[in-house]
Amino acid sequence: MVDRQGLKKDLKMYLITDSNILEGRDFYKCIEDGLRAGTTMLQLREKDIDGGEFLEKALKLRELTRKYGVKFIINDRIDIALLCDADGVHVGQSDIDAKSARKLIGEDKILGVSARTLEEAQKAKEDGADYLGIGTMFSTSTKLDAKSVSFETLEEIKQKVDLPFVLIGGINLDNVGKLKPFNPDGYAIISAILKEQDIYAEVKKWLEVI
Ligand code: TZP
Ligand code: MG
Repeated sequence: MVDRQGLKKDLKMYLITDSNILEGRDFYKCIEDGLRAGTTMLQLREKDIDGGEFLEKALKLRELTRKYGVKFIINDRIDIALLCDADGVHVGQSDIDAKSARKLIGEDKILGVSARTLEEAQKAKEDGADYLGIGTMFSTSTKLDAKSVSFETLEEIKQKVDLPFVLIGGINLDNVGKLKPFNPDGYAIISAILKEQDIYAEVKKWLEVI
């Protein structure tokens, strides 16, 4: 079983990769800068690479996350999560469903599920999710097909679904204050951190603010 209290702490500063945003900067150096600064959870999410390269990246990040004692999650690719012995997987609503994902990964790995509605969140819980990624909260150019979640829906999910959750989508240091009243377990961030030249300094800033 996944340790719920430990998981809540790990979700706090949840960095998600997207090498497109790094614009040619060294992938591993950038991610290691983020880990060194105190990122609490890392998700490898790469939409435009083949399985071979995905696995290579996963194995290297598995080593790096172990070095810094950071939990490591793979987006979507359950096969790769198992091959690299990641701590868990994250699935979206159009990926392999949560119940099937749980069947494959077993009880000891973390299962994260994206949810935009109360129904999706309730189903995720029934199907064995350990945490929810709720969003997108603000408009974002990182995931163009993402639909926004209203604050009303967010509050309803929080009240009715007893699962740790992170907020995601278009969150930056200027708007994160609007989300604080919902007291999420953490924030899942791509561009607001990875677009910065000094990723180490940026993660440090986030840790002070959140
Ligand atoms: N799921 C919903 S929005 C999103 C994902 C993966 C992208 C978040 O990226 P950013 O750059 O932090 O808005
Ligand atoms: Mg997905």
